[in-house]
Amino acid sequence: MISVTGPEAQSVIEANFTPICDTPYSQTAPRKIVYGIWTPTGEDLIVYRSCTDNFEIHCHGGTAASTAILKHLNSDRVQELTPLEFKTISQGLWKSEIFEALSKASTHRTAKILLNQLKLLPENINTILDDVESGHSQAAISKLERICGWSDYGIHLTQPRSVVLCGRPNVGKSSLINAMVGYQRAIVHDAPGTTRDVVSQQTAFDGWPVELTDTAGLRTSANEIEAIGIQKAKAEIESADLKICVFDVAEPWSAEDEATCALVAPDILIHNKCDIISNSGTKGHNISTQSRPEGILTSAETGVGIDQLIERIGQTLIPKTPPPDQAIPISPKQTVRLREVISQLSTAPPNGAEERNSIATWLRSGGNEPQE
Ligand SMILES: Nc1nc2c(ncn2[C@@H]2O[C@H](COP(=O)(O)OP(=O)(O)OP(=O)(O)O)[C@@H](O)[C@H]2O)c(=O)[nH]1
Ligand SMILES: [Mg+2]
Repeated sequence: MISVTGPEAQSVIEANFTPICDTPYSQTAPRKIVYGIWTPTGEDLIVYRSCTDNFEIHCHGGTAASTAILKHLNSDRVQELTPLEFKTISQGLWKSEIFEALSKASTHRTAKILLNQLKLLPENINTILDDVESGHSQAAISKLERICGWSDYGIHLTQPRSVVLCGRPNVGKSSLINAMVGYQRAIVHDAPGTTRDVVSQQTAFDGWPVELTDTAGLRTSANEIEAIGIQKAKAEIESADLKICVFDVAEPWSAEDEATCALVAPDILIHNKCDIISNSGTKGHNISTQSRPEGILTSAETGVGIDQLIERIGQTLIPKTPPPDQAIPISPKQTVRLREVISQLSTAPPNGAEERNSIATWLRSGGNEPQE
């Protein structure tokens, strides 16, 4: 669908569109779906006028028809805009950025939060503008600081948080990933060293987008390919938002386990294969969980502890949620702009009405030159 808007939209449409019915397009009523031909290219399409200066051209499937029409439309009278630029003109930059984020929301929970921000963020910016224009810079700064305090939360409404599972070989990392996502994403085998590469899967826990990553088992004696996998695993662990270290509860807690734990410094610790303890004696070990650091007991085999693990991941990643009326910057760009306003306000002279007005204009336009 191509939107054509602006004072010249009507004459552009009338010059190019011929309805199939006998009535010329200039005489058809608004809010009517009109079928016809785009005369210069011969495309069949539908034109809908939603208000005086705003038309929708609905092309048939694929992108060929819309590309041909856009190419023909581009002239000194018509300028092509990206969806974000188009929304910026009609809704303002702050709102258009939220619309863009909304189109990328992958869960109902994040979509609902972003929908609320469509109202909250512009409303809060207006209150801040009032403060700036009336000389209450300090009040504006504290409101801006409060909004910026939620920037990490806001960014992750569209960017999944990274959760990495690591541990020694054969402890059940891949099996746990499969149990959490609900299908056989990663290869599972009883031979230690099965996972060689970093394997990621996007999912959502409690409505929060998450990227789960499986890694090669950490050990020193390994062949060349496995060693590369282990290096990649360590890099992944370094950069993760949340580190989960998995141990095999059916094996006695060892010096290697202790070293792995120290290397990873996990946010969550898991003792997997607890089904073996409950069938006590399967491996002939005297199993004790008392000598181990505290962790969640799971079984990828039976599903025990998986819900608890998922819940813990959600709580650790998002320990607190904002109050319902809190405005949130939803992208790094928005945070940068808000921080810029804070810095300008902090350095503006106390009685500098002119400086304050220019800050207000800048904030209103979202840090861009005002649109013509
Ligand atoms: N009984 C039992 N067996 C499990 C459990 N989790 C995994 N296994 C078995 O343990 C073996 C290793 O599982 P993987 O998931 O491949 O282990 P991994 O940690 O990914 O191993 P690497 O990729 O080699 O590092 C397989 O035979 C699994 O079936 C569990 O909770 N209980
Ligand atoms: Mg594996």
